[in-house]
Amino acid sequence: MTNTEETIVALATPTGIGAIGVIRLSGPDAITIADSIFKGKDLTKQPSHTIHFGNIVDGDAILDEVLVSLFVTPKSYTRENVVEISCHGSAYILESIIKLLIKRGARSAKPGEFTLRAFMNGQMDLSQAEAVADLIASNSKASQQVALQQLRGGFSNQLQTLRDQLVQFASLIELELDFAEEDVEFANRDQLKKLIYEIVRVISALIQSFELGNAIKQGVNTVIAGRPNAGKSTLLNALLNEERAIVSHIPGTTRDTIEEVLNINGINFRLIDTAGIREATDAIEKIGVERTMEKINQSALLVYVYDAAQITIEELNSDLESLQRPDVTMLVVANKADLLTPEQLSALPHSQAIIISAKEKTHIDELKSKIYHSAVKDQLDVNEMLVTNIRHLEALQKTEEALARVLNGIDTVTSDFLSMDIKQALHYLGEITGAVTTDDLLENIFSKFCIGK
Ligand SMILES: Nc1nc2c(ncn2[C@@H]2O[C@H](COP(=O)(O)OP(=O)(O)OP(=O)(O)O)[C@@H](O)[C@H]2O)c(=O)[nH]1
Ligand SMILES: [Mg+2]
Repeated sequence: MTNTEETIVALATPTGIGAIGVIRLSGPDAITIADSIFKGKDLTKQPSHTIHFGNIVDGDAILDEVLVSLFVTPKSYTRENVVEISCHGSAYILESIIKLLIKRGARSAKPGEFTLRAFMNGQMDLSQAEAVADLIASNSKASQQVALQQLRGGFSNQLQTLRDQLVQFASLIELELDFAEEDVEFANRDQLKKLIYEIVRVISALIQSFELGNAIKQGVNTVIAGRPNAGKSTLLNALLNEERAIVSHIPGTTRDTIEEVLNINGINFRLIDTAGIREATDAIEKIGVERTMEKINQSALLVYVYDAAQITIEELNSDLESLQRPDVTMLVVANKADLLTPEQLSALPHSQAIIISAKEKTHIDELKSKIYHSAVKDQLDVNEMLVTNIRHLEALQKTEEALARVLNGIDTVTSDFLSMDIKQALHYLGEITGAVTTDDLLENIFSKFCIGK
């Protein structure tokens, strides 16, 4: 995956013009290679965690005035020798310096290779390495906090401790296999059960947390749908507080879907305004309505809007029935409350409906709060461990299944079968923390990183 004999180099800051750009080197020769193009102090003789001013030179020609930061193994991000060269942020200068470093023996880093080395050298476990990518990609307060939590050790610490205890039991049971004739029991079955119940408790909580974790990381797809002219686009605009979508009294105004992100209390909701649902009057509208149905099927939350001044009970009931999806939470919104008398309002057919006026912007905050709480069922506590990664979720589910088999057989099956099921559970637990890895798995994870990280 990565040959740690080699010294790698990459731009650590984004490409393009910036005030400064940072080039990062890591590997056994990082300091000598940097020193070979640096005019200033002898970098090979400087202590770790020091910064040095000087020139980058190509023969006699000066390329740039720079600051060089030194991190001597093992006190660095990768635990290898690391050099960071802060130069002026010209694309030309950065590229020339990288080329020069490659000429002197460094090699271009692959995506995520610095973090891969940090993982291989024991600086962090796999879920922490993944958190680095999440942190870089985080685009809201909540997603940043969850990624940071995971980076600091997060739930993998907790799982590691439990896994270590399970390893103990696995080895005791292995021992029983060696003494099969004597019919001895080294591993106390009651203690084993207790441990497994504890692991299952932790794991199920983590599995449960995925729905929220995923919402925080990916955002929540939220479709606004309903009949033409119900006021969907007006509602989108009211939620965004911006005239984003065209509004008109003509039914069928919105033909394509319109997507815009709304952040509520740190969570991103991807609001999708859609074409009103009805028997289409032309080919384009037909496509629009099909697209609406598609979006509803892909969403986590459906905000169903109806015109409270117009709709009949029969129409409302038929809409509610036909739009219901097992995996989609539905919020029912009665719009155009401003057109109704108080008597009409209190006689609205759907008792759970949130009554608003999109046009007058009344009760929009109440709706926002309902939207938020449909994703965050209980109070969001960022100190709670959240699973945000589908790979972790799958490994947790498989661990849970393997542990269920252990519990099933604990009093009945022979040690060899028990040992097999425990090993399976250990395997999947290890996949999360990186105690068990394959090249494919690592390739898959790190290839999604950006170069230079
Ligand atoms: N009185 C009143 N009129 C509203 C309200 N919300 C929307 N309208 C009006 O209803 C009409 C339709 O509004 P839109 O937001 O375009 O409705 P839509 O559901 O997006 O319609 P399509 O895109 O055609 O499916 C416009 O004339 C709006 O001004 C409201 O709360 N009160
Ligand atoms: Mg519209």
